[in-house]
Order: sequence, then structure tokens, then C-alpha cells
Amino acid sequence: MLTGAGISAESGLATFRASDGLWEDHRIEDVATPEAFARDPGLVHDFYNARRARLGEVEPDAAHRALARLDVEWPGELLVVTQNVDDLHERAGSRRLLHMHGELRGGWCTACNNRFRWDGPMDSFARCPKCALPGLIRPDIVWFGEMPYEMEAIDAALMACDLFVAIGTSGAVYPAAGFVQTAAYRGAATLEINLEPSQGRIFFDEHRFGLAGVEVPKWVDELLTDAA
Ligand code: BV8
Repeated sequence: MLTGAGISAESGLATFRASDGLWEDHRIEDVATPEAFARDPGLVHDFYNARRARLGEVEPDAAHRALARLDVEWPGELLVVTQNVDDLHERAGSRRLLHMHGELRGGWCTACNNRFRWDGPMDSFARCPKCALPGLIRPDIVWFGEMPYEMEAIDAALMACDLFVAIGTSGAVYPAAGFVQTAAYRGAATLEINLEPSQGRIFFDEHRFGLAGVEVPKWVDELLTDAA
């Protein structure tokens, strides 16, 4: 399963490409690339500090909770790969979860390579909890041009899955946007649950259009009823 910003929209977190999207306030190049961070670390820290602070103001929605129920009750293999850097899936209770683009509550020391939890604001003077060097930590977020995390585990899951479901993603960013093609090529069934058709619409066998908070609980109910 692959989730994107649309699954957190009803929790109140901005998506990237909607009119209220984050990118509207900033050009991607100005905040979500290593070059942007090298050019203006303060701007990038501010961008992520605002989003990290927002996490304390929102709750998981019905779609996150439905996937957490599936995590508990589904008898077979299951993996949620999220492109989201929020913590709403885990706060809803999902355990079999991978953050392929990192996490807002994560920090990374570019001096000693230590990765650590970081809940408060981060700035250019903050010290690494391990090596204590100042000014060399960054958000543990995968920026454009950087390799997403856990790609081996994700590829293994794509090669083994019988069903691939994308929820709340526009299919605009790779390699995530290509996962459906890998799954479909191998003969897995493919389902898209989204407000509108994504850029990868032609690769999905089935579509359920509507709010994730409505469509995902319905789908999980059906899946668990059929599996019973
Ligand atoms: C890499 C963390 C290589 C940051 C993110 C040209 C062609 C193809 C590819 C490229 C290209 N040029 C460059 C590339 C590669 C590039 C890329 O894909 N660029 C795009 C713009 C073309 N990709 C990369 O750089 C990736 N790395 O390729 O590395 C490499 C190889 C070897 C060694 C080293 C490097 C890294 C990409 C990761 C970037 N980081 N996130 C942060 O969060 O700040 S990406 C970020 O944007 C998200 O994580 C997510 O992936 C993407 C946003 O997409 P969505 O989540 O889908 O959100 P969006 O708003 O777009 O859509 C929401 C959907 O939900 C909509 O469809 C909407 O209708 C729907 N919706 C809304 N509300 C609801 C709803 N649905 C249901 N219910 C609702 N209520």
C-alpha cells in the first residue's frame, strides 16, 4: 500500500498540489532540495519547523484509523509505504509502516551520520545529540535528488504483493509514482483510492474516487468481511 498527502488532508495537513498546498508558499527548489538547504538553511528550517509544529495540532483521521485496524486484523502480509513525513499513521496505530521520504520528527547529523528523534524547532545552531557539533544537523527528510529510504524492502514487497493500493497520492513524484507499474507488471491487482484520478490512473485496475476518510474505511470493511 502507498499513501500520499491526500490521506492526511482530512486531518488538516496541507497537500502539496492543492491550491492551499505547501509548495504554493514556496517553490520546491527553495525548500526541499539539498541545494536549497546549502543556500538558505534558515528558510528550510523554518519551512520544516512550521510543519513539525503543526503535528501537535492535528489528529489521525478515519482513513489512518482504518489502515491501523487493517494492520491489526489482516491475517496476511501487509505493508504501508508512506510518502508522508507526518506521524499520523503511527499515531493511529499502524505498525507495518515505512516512511520512504523520512519523518518530520527525525533529525540527521551530517557530521557523524547519527539519526535521532527531534520534536522541537531546529535551527542552524542546534547541536547533534551524539557528537554535540553545532550547525551540522538537518531534518531527516528525503529531498528531491536524494535516494528515498528502504527501497530494497519496498521493491521486495512490490515483487511479492497480490494487491497494490495507492491512497491519496497524485502520482507526481518518482520513484513512488512508479510502484504501481512494478506491481501491475508482476500481475498484482491494483486499486487507487483518491479524490480524483492520479497521473498514474491508467495503471490501476480499479478506482474508488472520493474522500479517503469515507472510501478507505468502506474498503477496509469489505476486505476484512471477505477475508472472514
Ligand atoms: C530520486 C519529502 C534519485 C519532502 C518529498 C523527471 C521525471 C521523473 C522524475 C524526475 C524528473 N526530474 C527529477 C525527478 C526525480 C524526482 C521527481 O520525481 N520529481 C518530480 C517533481 C518530477 N524525484 C526525486 O528526486 C526522488 N529521488 O529520484 O533520487 C537518486 C537515485 C540514486 C541516488 C540518489 C538519488 C526523491 C523524491 C522525494 C522528495 N521528497 N517529500 C517534504 O515532504 O517536504 S516528495 C513529496 O511530494 C511527498 O513526499 C510526495 O512524494 C510528493 C507529493 O505527492 P503526494 O503525496 O501525492 O501529494 P499531492 O499533493 O501531490 O497529491 C495529493 C493527492 O491526494 C491528490 O491527487 C489529491 O486529489 C488527493 N487528495 C486530496 N485530498 C484528499 C485526496 N484524496 C483522498 N481524500 C482526500 N481528502
